[in-house]
Amino acid sequence: MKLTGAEIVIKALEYEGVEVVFGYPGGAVIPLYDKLYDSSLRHVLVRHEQGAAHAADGYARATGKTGVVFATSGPGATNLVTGIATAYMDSVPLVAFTGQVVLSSIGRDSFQEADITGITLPIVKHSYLVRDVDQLAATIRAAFHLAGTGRRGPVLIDLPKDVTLAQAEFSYPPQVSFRGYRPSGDCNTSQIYKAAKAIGMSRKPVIYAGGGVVASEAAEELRELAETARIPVTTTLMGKGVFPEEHPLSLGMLGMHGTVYANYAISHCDLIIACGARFDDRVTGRLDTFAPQAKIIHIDIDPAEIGKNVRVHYPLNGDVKTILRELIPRIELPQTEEWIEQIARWKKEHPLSYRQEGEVIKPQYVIEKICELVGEEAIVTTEVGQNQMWAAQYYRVTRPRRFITSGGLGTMGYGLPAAVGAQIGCPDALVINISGDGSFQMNLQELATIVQCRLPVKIAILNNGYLGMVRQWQELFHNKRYSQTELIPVPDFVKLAEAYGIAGFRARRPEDVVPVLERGLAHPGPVLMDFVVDREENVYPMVPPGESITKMVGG
Ligand SMILES: Cc1ncc(C[n+]2csc(CCOP(=O)(O)OP(=O)(O)O)c2C)c(N)n1
Repeated sequence: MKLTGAEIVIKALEYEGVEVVFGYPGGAVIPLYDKLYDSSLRHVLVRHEQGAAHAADGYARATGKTGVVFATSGPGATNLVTGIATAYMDSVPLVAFTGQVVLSSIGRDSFQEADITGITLPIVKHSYLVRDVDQLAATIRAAFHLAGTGRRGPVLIDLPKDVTLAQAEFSYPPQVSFRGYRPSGDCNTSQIYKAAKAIGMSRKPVIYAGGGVVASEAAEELRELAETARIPVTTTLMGKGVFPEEHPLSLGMLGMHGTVYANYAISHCDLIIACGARFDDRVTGRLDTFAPQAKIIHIDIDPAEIGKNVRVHYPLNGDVKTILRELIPRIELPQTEEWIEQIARWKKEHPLSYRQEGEVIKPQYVIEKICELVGEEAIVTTEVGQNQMWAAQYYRVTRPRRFITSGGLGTMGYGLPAAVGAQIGCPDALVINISGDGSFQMNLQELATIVQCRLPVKIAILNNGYLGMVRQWQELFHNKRYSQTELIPVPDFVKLAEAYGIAGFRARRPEDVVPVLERGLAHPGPVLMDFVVDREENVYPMVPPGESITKMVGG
């Protein structure tokens, strides 16, 4: 039986096991939305396409499944761009379907035409413009395969309206393969032996774990490696949760706003075991002084990452979980007692610290209290800026997929829609968005989505009336010239929440923090909690830009 292109899309999504699509309709995708109407797929109607992309991304990060987005042509498609770039930078599996003008209108500057495959070229794993309905099912199959294997990432499928209306026989290919695409890597056993030997010989090893450990579901293996060989673990922002942050071997996050002891450890170690992490500049600081005595083992699914930023001595290209499973039984245990004692001294001398005193709420205090009150199963999403870094420092995560944040692109406005996606994917979890007042104002329209979908998302705004992180840089490096970073007036967020039908609470004094959190968390529906915090508090420690990571200020 022949199906229309739109029917093929829906059927293919069902074959892929997709349960939910995030999107926003428009002229070019009306045929698709018409077929959606009869399908069993759940559609989450956002209020801006950027919100759809971030929500699908949050869903993917929280569940490990591939997120799916629908948008119309032209402005609908271009509104997805920031969300697609965010997913690309953090290797999140996403398939985005965009409407396109009819085939005969392409290239004529037609109404709502945008060359979205061209526009997104550098920020997708792959993209397709489907010109022939006969190719559609196979294209979708390929798109899901690419998005969800190897180094995950977004794939875009641009659908001309007439292709969605045309008809074809439906057959869904059981398998796909691409020449030259080796998603599982090419690591061989002899490389693993060499790396295992290097671990055995080391005296000051550090495991440096990133988002790749989350993607490959390798947290258990990582823990086994750390515990059996007694090796301390530091994680990136994307790796938060892959190793329990309460664990005595945990060093917390490293890098620009990492802990002093993590930065000292990586700087003084003799071996780095990098697992699914990419030596980002926020981690390494000045490259020529990064980990000067260290040999580097780099386990990564993407061969292009190995040797990109630092010289790697033991390249292990492949899936982190598979490689760790082969590596662990082959290592001889290194002698790390002295090293661990040294690290314990650093931990004691340079703990993360702040002081809650006086009449003003310290933002770190709010995060610490959230962490105490919400429990291990909660999912935290963050915005970008100081709120994100304080959350990274003071909210301790014990499991993967419980801390969701835009690391690579650093997208303000990410956290609220990502919370929508996480809550849809994990309906029973407590989902809390930690936000700055600036970031919140970037996608606050998604409050309506929260209400429409009856999502019990909790929002905690650290309200400092500034674009805090930029203000901090202006304070420290530009002589307090606060150019365009004061966001006054800040709207009355409580009233704003109420205007959307959401409960709102405010805390102005330190003694209000816990009661507001308790009330907010106990409330069954969505809640916005506005914490009016110290306006000029800074995130410390901080590695000044372009400096070596041992040169932290305020640590
Ligand atoms: C879309 C976007 N625009 C600009 C920036 C640059 N930027 C980084 S942090 C920041 C300030 C964030 O302010 P706010 O959300 O109020 O959080 P705070 O730092 O005060 O916690 C800005 C403007 C960004 N990351 N993303």
